[in-house]
Amino acid sequence: MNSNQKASAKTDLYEHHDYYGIDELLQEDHLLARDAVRDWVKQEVSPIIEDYANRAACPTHLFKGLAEIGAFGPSLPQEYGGGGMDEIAYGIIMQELERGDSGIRSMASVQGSLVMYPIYKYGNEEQKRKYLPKLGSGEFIGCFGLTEPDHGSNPGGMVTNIKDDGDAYILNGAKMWITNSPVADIAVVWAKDEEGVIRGLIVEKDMKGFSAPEIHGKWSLRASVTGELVFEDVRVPKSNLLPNVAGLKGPLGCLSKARYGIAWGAVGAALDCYDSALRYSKEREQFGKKLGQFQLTQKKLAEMITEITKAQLLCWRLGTLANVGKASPAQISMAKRNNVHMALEVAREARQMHGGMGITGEYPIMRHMMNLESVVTYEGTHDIHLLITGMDVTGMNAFG
Ligand code: TGC
Ligand code: FAD
Repeated sequence: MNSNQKASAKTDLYEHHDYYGIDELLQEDHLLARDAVRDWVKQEVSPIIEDYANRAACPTHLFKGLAEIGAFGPSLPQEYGGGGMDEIAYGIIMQELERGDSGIRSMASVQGSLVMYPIYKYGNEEQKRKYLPKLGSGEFIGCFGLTEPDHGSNPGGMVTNIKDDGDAYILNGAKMWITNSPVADIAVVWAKDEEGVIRGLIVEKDMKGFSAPEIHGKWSLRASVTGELVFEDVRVPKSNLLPNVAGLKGPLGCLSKARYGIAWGAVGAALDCYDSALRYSKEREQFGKKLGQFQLTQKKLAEMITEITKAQLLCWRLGTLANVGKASPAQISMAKRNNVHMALEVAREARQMHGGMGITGEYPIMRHMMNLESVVTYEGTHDIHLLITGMDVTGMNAFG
């Protein structure tokens, strides 16, 4: 820790909140994973995160620590660099990371669900052996390139393309808003082949014609690094094509995995905001009373814990469905949309409850609130997830 960080380092006072006894629905290994990640966040993330967010710098040194606590692909098999745990353990780990900061959860989501998962699910044995252990140990950092400057909510319209050239493909195009791209060793990139079919490729950072410039000026996810991916006649060996998937269902399958983790993660951000607001309400006095003695404050706190509890139950049930392979993409959309919106509302209320102090880095609220403005947009916007639910219940597509 440098002297700036030491000056701004704060003790993380977070306490456990489990209003409906959901812990009783969890297994011993879930609780152990949760407590281990919570301890790690308190020690490694909370003391430095405000400083990194202030400087819009990514704490890349945490990649190794994230690997050590098993945050990369917790539910992927251990022989391929994952944690060998179930989907609830994966979710609860994301919850604890995002309790610290959405950007830290993003680091883990992208590495585990958007880079390791497609290689595991769609790659051949050679690709799995080559990349997964290094990604699982944090030796390699990965990123996921789906969104383009002109194709965000509609990734099927992408123009990034590959052309056959003997033992390689020639890749051209550009991707936008890519988490971790400037620091990544490899990128899982989605591009159309000459028949217009979407394929996945593993692009390595040193390939000629490939660059990943950083996007500056974000007011959200400031401790997470975001960039572009630019491909100018990049020669990608055919052995880097993910052979076992074709079509938009390839990237969308990865998104289901990551959106599931975000549904849990958002609960973590909400819990941190609630925790801070509750503590502040018990300490701060106005008009000769603790803020918590005012009915309006109690209404806010009661509504927060009600919505958090509903979101926790949604996650738990989704986790039990995911464990038996029955969580549908539409059910995952519902949980992602509901829980991120809930967290954003909790963060906004908590911000007000801290008065002027709520806009400072003295408390985590404003950072969570600003982060959540990205979380509500990436991995499918709030409205796109609503349309997914709408399509699921009516059978009618209102996208196009
Ligand atoms: P549509 O015709 O509905 O579907 C095409 C094929 O995909 C299948 N499918 C899915 N499969 C698995 N999981 C899902 N969630 C799936 N959703 C659809 C579908 O069954 C179909 O299969 P097949 O066999 O018939 O071909 O596709 P569409 O073009 O109409 O688009 C549907 C829409 C709008 C819902 C979809 O494109 C969408 O979800 N748009 C939002 C885009 C998005 O979420 N982008 C995220 C980019 S990555 C990111 O933000 C990372 S942030 C990471 C971080 O920092 O944490
Ligand atoms: P648009 O699609 O242009 O949407 C703009 C608005 O129009 C939204 O409100 C949307 O809901 C609405 N809209 C669009 N279509 C419809 C419709 N049919 N009906 C009604 N309303 C509609 N992408 C990656 O591939 N990899 C990453 O790692 C990644 N990381 C990201 C990190 C950050 C910090 C951010 C902000 C984004 C990231 N993204 C990433 C991109 C993200 O997934 C997209 O921003 C998101 O999918 C929305 O696309 P867009 O920004 O182009 O918005």
